[in-house]
Amino acid sequence: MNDENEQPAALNPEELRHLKVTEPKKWAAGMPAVAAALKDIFEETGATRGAGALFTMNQKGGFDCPSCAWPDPDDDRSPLAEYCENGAKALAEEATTKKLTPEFFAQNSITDLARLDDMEIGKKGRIAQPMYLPKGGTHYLPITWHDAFRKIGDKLNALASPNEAAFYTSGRTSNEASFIYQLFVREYGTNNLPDCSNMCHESSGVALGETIGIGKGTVTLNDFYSADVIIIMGQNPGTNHPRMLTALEKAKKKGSKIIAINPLHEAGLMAFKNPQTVKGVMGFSTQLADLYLQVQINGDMALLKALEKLLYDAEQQEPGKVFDREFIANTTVGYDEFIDRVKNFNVDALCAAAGVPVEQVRQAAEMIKHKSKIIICWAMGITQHKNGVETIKEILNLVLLKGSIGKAGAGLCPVRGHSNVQGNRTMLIWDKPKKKQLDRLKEVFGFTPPYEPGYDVVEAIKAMHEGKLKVFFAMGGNFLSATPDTAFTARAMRKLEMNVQVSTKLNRSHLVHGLEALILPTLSRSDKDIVNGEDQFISCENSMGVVQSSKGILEPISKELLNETQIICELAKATLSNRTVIDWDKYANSYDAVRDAIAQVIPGFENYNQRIRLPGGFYLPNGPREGKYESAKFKDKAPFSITQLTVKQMADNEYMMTTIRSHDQFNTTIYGLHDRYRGIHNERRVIFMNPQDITEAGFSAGDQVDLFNHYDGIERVARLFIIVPYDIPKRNTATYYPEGNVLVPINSVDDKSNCPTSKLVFIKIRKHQG
Ligand SMILES: Nc1nc2c(c(=O)[nH]1)N[C@H]1C(S)=C(S)[C@@H](COP(=O)(O)OP(=O)(O)OC[C@H]3O[C@@H](n4cnc5c(=O)[nH]c(N)nc54)[C@H](O)[C@@H]3O)O[C@H]1N2
Ligand SMILES: Nc1nc2c(c(=O)[nH]1)N[C@H]1C(S)=C(S)[C@@H](COP(=O)(O)OP(=O)(O)OC[C@H]3O[C@@H](n4cnc5c(=O)[nH]c(N)nc54)[C@H](O)[C@@H]3O)O[C@H]1N2
Ligand SMILES: [Mo]
Repeated sequence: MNDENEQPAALNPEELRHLKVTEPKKWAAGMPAVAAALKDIFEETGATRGAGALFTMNQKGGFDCPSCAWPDPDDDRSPLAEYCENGAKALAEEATTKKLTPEFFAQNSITDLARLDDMEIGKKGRIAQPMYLPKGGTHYLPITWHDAFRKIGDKLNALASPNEAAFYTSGRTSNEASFIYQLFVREYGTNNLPDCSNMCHESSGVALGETIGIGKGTVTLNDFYSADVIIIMGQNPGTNHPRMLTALEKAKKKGSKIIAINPLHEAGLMAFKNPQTVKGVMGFSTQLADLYLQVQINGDMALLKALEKLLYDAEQQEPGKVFDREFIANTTVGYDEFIDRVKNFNVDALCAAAGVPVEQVRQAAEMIKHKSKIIICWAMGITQHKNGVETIKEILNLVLLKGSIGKAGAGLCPVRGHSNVQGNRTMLIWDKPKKKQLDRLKEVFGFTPPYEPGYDVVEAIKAMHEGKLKVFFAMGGNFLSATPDTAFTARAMRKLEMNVQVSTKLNRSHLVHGLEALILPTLSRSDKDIVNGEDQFISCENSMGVVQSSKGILEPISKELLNETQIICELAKATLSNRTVIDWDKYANSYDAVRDAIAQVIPGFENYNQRIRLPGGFYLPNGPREGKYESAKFKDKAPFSITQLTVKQMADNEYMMTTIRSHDQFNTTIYGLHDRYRGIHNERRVIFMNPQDITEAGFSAGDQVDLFNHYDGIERVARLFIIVPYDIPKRNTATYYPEGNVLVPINSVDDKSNCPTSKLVFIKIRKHQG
C-alpha cells in the first residue's frame, strides 16, 4: 500500500451498499439490545466461550469490560447483566476464535488487505504471532519475538536522538503496562508519549487542571442517586455508555430531573427500557430527559451564558436563593469580574447563537434555579471543538455559581471513553508531564528522565511529515483511522522508517506503514494472563477514579501472545541493555512488583497491592470532591473563568459538520453496518441533513454527494456519501467517525488542548462526481 495511491483505498470507495432508512427510535436498550448482544457473541465465539465470559464481565473478581469507562456500581451489581449490548459486542470482537496465521498473511498482500473496508479488516480475526514487513516487502512475514525485539531495539539505538521516536497509547492498556511503558520510554530518553486522550478528553483535562487543580471529574456513581438535576451535554450514552442509562433510571426514580443538550434527539437520552428489570424486559420504558435542548453544533457556550444570565436575573429577584453566596465567597475567586460581564449578556442574542428557543432556556433555568444538587455530564460533543477548553470552563462557572461541587449529589462528570484511558494518564502516559512527577521517577529509579515536553498526537503527525519522527510505536489503537486529516496522516506515516504496533486485531494502521513495520500480538482484557504458571490480574481506573482489578478468563487463541508488560520489558532490555538501571525481568515476571513501584511513585496508590485485592477496589483521592482545591495559582480556591463567545459566519453554501459514533462500532472497530437507534441500516457513508436544507440546496433524500472544504489552502474531499434527512438543526450535518475524518484539517484544533475539532468542521456539499 506504499504505492502512488495517496489515499488509503477505503477513502475512495467506488460504490455504496444498499442503505435502508427507518424511523429513528425514541428509546434505548431493552430486549432487542440483549438479543443483539448475545447474537454477536454466539456468532463470533461459539456459545460457551462467549456466554461464560459475559457473566464474568464487570463482576467483582471478574474482568473489566474492554468497552467504555463507565463505573460499576460499588455494591448492588446485577448478577444477570452488568454489561450492555455494546460491551458484549466488544467482548465478541476480542473473544473471537478466528486467528490470522502466517498463511493468511502469505496469501493476502498488504495491497489486497487495504482494499477491504474497516469492518472486513477487523473481522479477519486475532493476530496470533509477531509479523514483520521488511523494506520493500509486499506481505507481512512471521518473525520470532527475539528477532522482533532485536530489530526494534537496534533501530531505536540508531536514531540521532530519542526524540526521533514516539510511543502512542490507546486507552485499553492496564495501569501496570502503562506504568512500565512510560518508564521505558523515559529511560530511553523522550516524553514523546502521545495518547488517545489527546483526541478525546484532553480539553477536559486542561480546563479542569487549570482551574480546580485536577483534570478529572468530581462525582461518584452514588452522587447520581441524590442529584436533583442531571445535565447531559454532548454525550450519547445509549450507544457509548449504555450502563449509564441504568444509573439515570435509578436517579429518575429517586426524583432527579434530566436536561439533555444535543443537536440530535438521541434515543438513549429520551427513554430507557432496562433489560435488567422485569418491567424493562416486558417493554415498559422510563422517560429520561425532562427537557431536551436541541442546540446547534458548538452552540453550548452561548447556551451556558444565556443560562447564567437568566439565573443572574432570578438572583436579583430573590437574593441568595439562586446563587450559593456562601460557597462563592468562601471557595471561589474572580466572581466580581465574572458577574460584571454576565450582567450585560443579551439572552435573546445568546439563545439565537445557541439555536435554542428562549422559552426552552428559561425552562432549563427554572429547573435549576432553586436546586444545587446538580451534576453536569459531558463527552465528545463538548471536548472536540476549537473552544472545548473554554466551554468546559463555562460549565465550571455555572457549577460554581450554584455551589454544585464538593457535595453529595453534585459535581462535574466528564464521561471518559476507553476503559482505562483515565488510568493511563494517572500512570504518567503524558506528553507534558509535570516536573514533580518526573522528579519522583528520578528519585525512585535513579535515572534522569527528559524534562522537555514531548509530542501530542497532532504534533507527532506533523513531526512525521517533517521527517523529525522516524520510529512510531503504538501500544494498541488505530492511529491512522482515529486521527484527523486521514490523507495527510497517511502521507506522514509513510515517511516513517519503522512503525511497530502492539495489537490484538488487524486494522488500517498496519496497512499504511513506513519503510519497515512490525505487528506484535498481545493478550486482550478477557484473555487469561498466566505468568510463571500463575493466573495474574491487572488493574484499571474508571471514569470516577475507582481502581479495580481485572482478571481475564478466556484461553488465549495462541501460545505466542505476550502480555503488554512483558513486551515492553523485553523491548527495554533489547534497547537499553547495560545502560539501564531497572530490573526489567522482575517487572516482566510480576505485576505485584510493578504495583509496588507504582505505589512508590504515584500519589494515592499507597498499599496498592493490598487495596487492589479488596472487592470492588478503591477510590483515588480527589480534592475537589472533598471541597479542596489544589491549584496554587488561585490560592486553593476554584476560579471563575472569563471566556469568549465567537460565532463564525458561514457562507451561503456552507454547513457545520460533526462526526459521531454509530451504535455498531467501537471507535475505529466497526462491528456492523447498522445504527439501529438512528434508523440507519447497512451503510455508514451517510450525511445527516436538515430536510429544509436538503430542499433549499436542490438535493433530495438519497442523493449521492461529495463533501469538501478548503482550509490552509488545501481542498479536502470525502467522496460518495448518501443524503439522509434527519431531525438536526438547520445548517448542521453529521457523518460517522472515521469516515468523516478526511475532512478534519490537521490544523483545526482546540486553542488550548490541541484536541482535533472532530465535532465541528465546515464543509460544502456537491453532487457526487463518479
Ligand atoms: N459502543 C461504543 N462505546 C464507546 C465508544 C464507541 O465507539 N462505541 N467510544 C468510547 C470513547 S473512546 C469515547 S471518547 C466515548 C464517546 O462517547 P460520546 O461522546 O457519547 O460519543 P460521540 O458519538 O462522539 O457523540 C457525541 C454526542 O455529541 C453530540 N454532539 C455533536 N456535536 C455536538 C455539539 O457541538 N454540542 C453538543 N452539545 N453535542 C454535540 C452528538 O450528537 C452525540 O450525541 O465513548 C466510549 N464508548
Ligand atoms: N472524527 C473523529 N475522530 C475521532 C473521534 C471522533 O469522535 N471523531 N474520537 C477520538 C477519540 S475520543 C478517541 S479515544 C480516538 C480512539 O483512537 P484509538 O484508541 O487509537 O482507536 P481504537 O479504534 O479504539 O483502537 C482499536 C485497535 O486497538 C487494538 N486493541 C484493542 N484492544 C487492545 C488491547 O487490549 N491491547 C492492545 N495493545 N491493542 C488493543 C486493536 O488492534 C484495534 O484495532 O479516536 C479519536 N478520533
Ligand atoms: Mo475517546
